[in-house]
Amino acid sequence: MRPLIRTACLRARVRAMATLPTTAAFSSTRAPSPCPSPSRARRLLFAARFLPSAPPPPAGARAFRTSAAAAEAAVEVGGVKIAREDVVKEDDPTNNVPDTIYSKIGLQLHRRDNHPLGILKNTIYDYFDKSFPGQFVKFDDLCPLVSTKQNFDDVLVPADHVSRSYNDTYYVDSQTVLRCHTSAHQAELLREGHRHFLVIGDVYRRDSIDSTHYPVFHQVTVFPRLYLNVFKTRYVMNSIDLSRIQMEGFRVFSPDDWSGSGMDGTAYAATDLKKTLEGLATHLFGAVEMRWVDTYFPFTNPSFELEIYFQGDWLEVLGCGVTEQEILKSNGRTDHVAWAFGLGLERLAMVLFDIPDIRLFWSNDQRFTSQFSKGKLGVKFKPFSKFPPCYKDMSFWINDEFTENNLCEVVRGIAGDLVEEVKLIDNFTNKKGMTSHCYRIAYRSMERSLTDEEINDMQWNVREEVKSKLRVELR
Ligand code: FA5
Ligand code: MG
Repeated sequence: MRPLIRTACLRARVRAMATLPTTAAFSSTRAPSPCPSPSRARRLLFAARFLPSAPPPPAGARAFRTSAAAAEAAVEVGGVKIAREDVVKEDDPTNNVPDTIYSKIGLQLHRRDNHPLGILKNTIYDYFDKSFPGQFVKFDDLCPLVSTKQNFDDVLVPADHVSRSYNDTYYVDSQTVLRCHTSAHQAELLREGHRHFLVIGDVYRRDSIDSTHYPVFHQVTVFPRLYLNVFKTRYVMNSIDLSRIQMEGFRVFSPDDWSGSGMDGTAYAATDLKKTLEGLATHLFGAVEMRWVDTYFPFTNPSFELEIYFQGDWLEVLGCGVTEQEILKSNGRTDHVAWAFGLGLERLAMVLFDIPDIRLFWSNDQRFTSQFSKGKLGVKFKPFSKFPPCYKDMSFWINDEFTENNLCEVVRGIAGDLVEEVKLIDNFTNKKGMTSHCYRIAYRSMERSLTDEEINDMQWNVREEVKSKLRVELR
C-alpha cells in the first residue's frame, strides 16, 4: 500500500468552493509527507489518497424525486427522470454541480452504436460473450446519481479519503453524488444476486483542465504512463474532461471453482483476472506487450494496473484486483472470492481511433460523427480542424480557499468546451507572504474560428467570476 497522501497537493485539493459553507466536511490541514504534484494526485484518485481526518457526509441512499413541472425538461437514465433542478441547486451549499455537468447527464455516448465509445463498448462485450458465453450480465444505463454510501462506503473508501471531498467529487447534496466510478454499483448488483457483470456508465470527477504538450517533461507527472508518452509524437493532448465513461467488470467464484486448482481462492481469482484482461487487451490491440504493476485500491487486495506497450511507451489501461472479502460478505457472498476491474473507455478509444482530443467525443459535428460506424473498431480519425488556440493570462493573489479545481470550474462554466487548457505558468510568494498565481487559459474550438470579441467577452466574464466566486484579488 502506498504511503498516506499528503496535502501539499492540497493547495489544489479539498478546500471547498468559496460558495460552500465553512462547515464543509473536509479540512485543509496539511499532512506530513510531500506530494509529487496535484496532477499526480489526481491520477491516483483511487490509489491511496488520503485526507487528514474529516467527517464524511452522512451516508445513506436517498430517493430521487423529480417534480411534475420539471419532469418535462428532464433527461431519463435507466427509467429515472433527472431534471436540472434535481441536480443543480445554486442555493444549496451542499451542492456543487454546475450546468456544464448537468448538460452531460443522459447523453450516454456509450449507448450509441456509431459512436467510438459505443463501438468500443460493443467490442468489449464481444470479448466477454465469446470468452464466457452467456455469463456476463451487462448494465449500461444505471443512473449516475448514487448515494455516498454506494459511491464510497460500500466499496470501503476510507472516511478520510480525498475522493470524498467537495473539491474532487460532484455532490448533489450531502448524501448524493454523481458517481465518480462505476464501482459504485458493485454492492447493489451483488446483493441482487449477480455473479458476473459489466457496468458501463458516465462517471464524474471535479478536475483541472489539463493539456500535455510535447515536449514537456515535467508534465510526466500529469498522466505519466498515458498521455505524454503515448501521444508525444503525434498529438497535443487536450482537455481532460470532467465526465467520462467507465466500464466495471466483476466475477465471483465459489469454492468449487478453485478447489482442485492447487491454489487458494485469492490466487485463483488473481490468475483468472490477469488471464481475462490480457485476453481483452489482445482482443482490442492485437498481439501486444503487456505488464502488470502493483497498486492500491480500497476495494481490492491485491490490486494491479495493466499497462500495454503501445507506440513506444507504456500505457495504463485499467485498474483491477481481487475484491476485498468484506464487500462480498456484507453483500451475501460469504466463502466466495471475486475479481473486479475498471477501465476508461475514452483512453482506449483515443488510442484505437487516433482521436486527439477528448472533447471530440462530445461533438455533434457531422465531420466527427460521420467518420465512425457500427462494428468498425480502429478506423483512424481524420482531423478536420486546425483552428489556432487563443491564450489569455490572468494573475491574482490567492487566498487560503483557492484550489485549481475551483478555478477550472469557473472557467468551464463560462467557456464550456471552448476552453482547452488552464495552466499555472507563474507562482511566487512575496515578502508579506502573499502568493500570486498566473494562469494561462487556452481557448479553442474544435469546430470553428473564435472571434476576438467572443474570446474577450469570455475572458472578461472569467475575470469577474474569479473575483466574485473565488474571492481572489486580481493583479
Ligand atoms: C477507479 O476508478 C477504480 N474504481 C477502478 C477499479 C475497479 C479498480 C475495480 C479495482 C477494481 P481509477 O481512478 O484509476 O480507478 O480509474 C480507472 C480507469 O479509469 C483508469 O485506469 C483509466 O482507464 C480511467 N481514467 C481514470 N482517470 C481518467 C481520466 N482523468 N481521464 C480518462 N480516463 C481516466
Ligand atoms: Mg488508475
